[in-house]
This record gives sequence, structure tokens and C-alpha cells, in this order.
Amino acid sequence: MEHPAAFALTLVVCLGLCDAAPTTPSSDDHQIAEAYLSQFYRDPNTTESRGRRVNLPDFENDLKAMQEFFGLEVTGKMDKNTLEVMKQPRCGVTDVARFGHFQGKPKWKQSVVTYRITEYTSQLSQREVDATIAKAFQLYSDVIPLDFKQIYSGTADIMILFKAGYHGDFYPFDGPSGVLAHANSPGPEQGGDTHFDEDEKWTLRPQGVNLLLVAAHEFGHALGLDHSQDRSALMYPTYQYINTNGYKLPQDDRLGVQALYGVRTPTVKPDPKPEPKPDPGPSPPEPCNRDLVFDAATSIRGELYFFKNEHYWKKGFYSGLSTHKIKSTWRSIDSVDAAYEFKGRDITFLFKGKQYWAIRGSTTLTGYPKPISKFGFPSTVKKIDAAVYVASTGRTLFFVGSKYWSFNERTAKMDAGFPKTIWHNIPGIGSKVDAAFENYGYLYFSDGAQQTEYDFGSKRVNRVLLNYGWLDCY
Ligand code: TQI
Ligand code: ZN
Ligand code: ZN
Repeated sequence: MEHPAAFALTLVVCLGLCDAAPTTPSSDDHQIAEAYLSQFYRDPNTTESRGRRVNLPDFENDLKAMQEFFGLEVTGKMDKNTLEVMKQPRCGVTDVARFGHFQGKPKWKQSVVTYRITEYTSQLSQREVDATIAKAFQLYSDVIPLDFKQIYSGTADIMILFKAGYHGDFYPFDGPSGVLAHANSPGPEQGGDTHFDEDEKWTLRPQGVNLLLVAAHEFGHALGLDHSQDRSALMYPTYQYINTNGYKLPQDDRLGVQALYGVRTPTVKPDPKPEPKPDPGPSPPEPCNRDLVFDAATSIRGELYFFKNEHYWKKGFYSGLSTHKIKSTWRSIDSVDAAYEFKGRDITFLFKGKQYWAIRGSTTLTGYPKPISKFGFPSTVKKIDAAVYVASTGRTLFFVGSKYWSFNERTAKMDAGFPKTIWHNIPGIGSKVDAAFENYGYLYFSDGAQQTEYDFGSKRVNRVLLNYGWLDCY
């Protein structure tokens, strides 16, 4: 590594509400400075594994770091301006978010940074790797005035490869787990170069090692970010899976990278021309609303569909988010109560009241709608709230009020002993289910605006989310 983290000092930023420090009577400036530096510029666990010098408090160096952070003249000596800053009210050091930069704050000076992937992993398609790496860079280019461009020959600023063991630098990889990847800080030659350990199980899922999250972390290093002490930061030095759908750069990392490169000024959108529309119909619902409740949700051919009133949102890994009118895709359907995909037959069923349709892609199969009594529901069931097919059991679960039914897709019969009470038999997902779907092996159950990520194998709740988290919102 060009700039190992060894000597990086922790820099502190004030976020949100800060308490004013009590004003100390200025009897001894050096004493004030010493107290300030030991409170804000010295790591309480100096002997930790990051290899920081086991040091006696180094007044001059710490003072230089402080001066650099605040944009003062870096002298290592106490002067009037430095003292001024130290006397200013600021936040207490504990539990404020904090990002770090490397010593000397190396950064890219150009506005377009090129990257090239010279060796791909065998575990994902090239298309998936290209898309994921581009997404990881975009997390940064969304918030700083820097653009990233993939090139396919010659030397790029950031050279990227997947390789196991020895791969041409002084940091050979160590087999499965342990070190997953590493990146050099910005600079010429090998600066910014990013290497991924091919011995890891690279995935785009919660299981294994998620390439998007690790690449985004490494590119943080490649842009000049050191590790952060903020647990919610991407640069926090432990791996933890988080939902990558609609993932945006966490605040701490954004502040860290913006401190180096500045803020990307939002592109001014051209005035939208007032085009007379034939029939506007109902306007689409607002996706970025914490209170958003879905009518139904399902996967269809690898993309996710979220239904709300007369519209649906479609979310694909490559295509991003789009909004559509239900009727313009499936002419005979105007809104949806429940939906599930039966992948084996490439069929999706959409439910509305006492009827259901079978669709394949954007075509509605002939002979539909049919009555839901065909599934074996008694006539007392007037509508289905949610449905999801569980591949591991071959069963489709139907949610109606506080109860659910289990339909055996192989025998095409309702299982005996149903309906059962939701909260009693699937604890943790709520008392009702408005929408349910499967994604990368997890089941997602929405109850109101809340959603639980559920592992059906272990019958455990993984996480609690909000519905709108799927819809690319900040
Ligand atoms: N690799 C370390 C890392 O990228 C290598 C490293 C340690 C490093 N200190 C550094 C690189 C300072 C540059 C500067 O952090 S790793 C995680 C996380 C790793 C770890 O394989 O341990 C991620 C790679 F944060 F999850 F622990 C990616 Cl996301
Ligand atoms: Zn390497
Ligand atoms: Zn790191």
C-alpha cells in the first residue's frame, strides 16, 4: 500500500447538534492545546492492530494534524489562529461520526479518473462485474465532482484485478476470508490500484462476500479515505452486509470524500416542456415516502415489481427504477392486491378481489381472469392481501387478514390445517402482510410501511426495513 493507515490520525467532524465546550480560562495556552490534542487527536487505544506507533503523545505531530484538518498554516507550533480554533465550541469526541483521510491527504487532481479491469473473477459474469464496479464508483460520483470512466486497454489511473495469492505486489492474498481486497491511496503508478482476492466467494447477494460493498469500500481508499469510526460508515473496518438496493453513500463517507473533492453541484435540469397529454389519469404515487405501503410485490424474470394503486415500480439490477401504469402493461388489470411468481413455469399470478390472472412477461394468458376459489379458498375470502412462492418447500403462502394459507404447487391443493394465524406461526413478521416477495433467497414481508427480511430456512427475522428502501431514495 502506498500510504498504509499506520500513521493516519483520526480527524473529527462535528455533525448535528454539538455541545459547546466550557470556556477554559486561558492561563496557559500550551496546556489548552495539550488537553485539546489529547482529547480529539489521540486514539484512546494506541496499541491496536492498525499498527499506529506505540507513541508517547507527540505534541508537534498532533498539532500539525490539527492544523491541517482546520486548514491552518501547518507549523507544529502554537500560534494565535490555532489557539482561536481550539477555543471555539465544538462537539465532544465520543460518538460523533468521524471519517479519516490518509496522511498528506493524497487525492486525484483530474476531473475524470479512468479504471480498467484487467482480470475478472470466474464467479460472476463480466457484465455483472462491470455493472457492479460502475455502481460502486457511481456512489462517489453522485456526490463529488469526479467522473469515472472504464477503459479496456493501456494503463488506467485505477487498475483493477481479481487474483488469488501472490499477484505482483508486496501484499499477497491469504486464501478464503481474512483479507478480501486492498487498494492504494491516490497517486501515480500503482496509486489507486485495487485488488480483489479471487479466493473469496464474490457475490451480488447477502450471502458470500458482496462485491458492491467491498468495491465501494476499496474505492473509498482509492479516493483517499482511511477507515472511519462511524459504525454506519462504508469505511468502518468490519464487513457487514447491508441492503444494496438503492444503496447510497452513507453520510460519514460522503462528508469525508466531499472534504477532499468538494460537493457535486446538482445538474440543472432543462425546463420540462408542458406537453399536452392525451389522458393523464391518476398521477403515480410518490416512491420516496417513509410511510409508503405496497399493495403487492413480486419478482418477475429477475426484476422486482412493487404495486401501488394504478401503478407499479419495476426495479432491475441493470435497468434501475421505472414507473409504469398497470393497465398499459396488462390491459385487463387496473390494480393488484397480491402477486407471486412461480419461477419454474415462468408464470406470475396477479390477484384482484375474487379474481386472478396469469401473466408471462407482459402478456396475459388466455382464459383469465379465473375465480380464486380454484385455489381452494372458501367463498368467505373476498380478497388476498399478499402471496409468495417459497421455492424450498414448493408452497405458495397466501395472506388473508391475520391468517395465512399454504398451497402445494405440486399437487395443486391447499395444505391441510390451514388457515393458520400469522403472528403465531411466522413470528416476527407482524400481524398481517400487505405484500410479500422473494429476493436472493430471502423472503420479504411488508406490514404497513415496515418490512421484515426473513430467512425461511432458519425461520428467523434477519432485519427490519422500510418499504421505500427499495425505491432508490436518499
Ligand atoms: N482489506 C483491508 C481494507 O481494505 C486492507 C486495509 C487495511 C487497508 N487497512 C487499510 C487498505 C488502509 C487501505 C488503507 O480495509 S480487507 C473490509 C471491511 C477489507 C475489509 O480485506 O480487510 C472491506 C476489504 F471493511 F469490511 F472490513 C473490504 Cl469492506
Ligand atoms: Zn495487491
Ligand atoms: Zn479498508
